[in-house]
Amino acid sequence: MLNTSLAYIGLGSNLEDPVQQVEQALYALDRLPLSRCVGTSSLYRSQPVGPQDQPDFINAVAALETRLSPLALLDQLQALEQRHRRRRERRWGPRTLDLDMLLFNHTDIDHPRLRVPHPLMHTRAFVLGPLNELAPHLRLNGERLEQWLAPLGNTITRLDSKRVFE
Ligand code: A4P
Ligand code: MG
Repeated sequence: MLNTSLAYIGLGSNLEDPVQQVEQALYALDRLPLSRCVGTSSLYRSQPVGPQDQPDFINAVAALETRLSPLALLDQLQALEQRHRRRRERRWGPRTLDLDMLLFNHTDIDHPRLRVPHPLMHTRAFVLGPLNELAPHLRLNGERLEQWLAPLGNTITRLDSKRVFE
């Protein structure tokens, strides 16, 4: 049995009632085996990064305590995407639910199925904004999240929705 780890999960949706997709996924993360959700950000709306001919996205970040290994957690995240009827069509295209493992403890992982920290997270306001709300103490490559956010501009809007876990 592994010790408890802390993972940060990025959630995104822009199809079929994205707010509900993200809220349901936050609840579902708390019910994954050997895992519990210990914090969630607010929900945020932003324009799509990548192809523009798709709806706005809703994003959030969750903190998950887990005794799963990183690859076992990835299996669970992918199974949850499937339960949200996720179809993989085009890269960066619309999706009902995308779950990205942003961080797993302070571990660096370079595996064919899993790269952690998520390689694009430091370029994306829709990841860094909610992560900074949830865990402002975190640093990436020694820099505060605010410093990574500053050059990205104000591209995300926080929604006034209830927090799922408090
Ligand atoms: N994989 C490798 N590392 C990881 C990781 N850390 N977490 C592998 C999760 N998966 C990881 O993922 C492809 C493969 O990446 C998986 O099989 C897994 O083994 P995918 O979700 O099927 O593919 P994708 O959707 O083409 O890529 P990805 O990276 O999830 O897309 P992105 O980069 O997340 O972009 N704009 C806004 N505003 N908000 C968004 O949420 N999302 C995207 C999707 C584009 N634009 C967006 C948003
Ligand atoms: Mg993904």
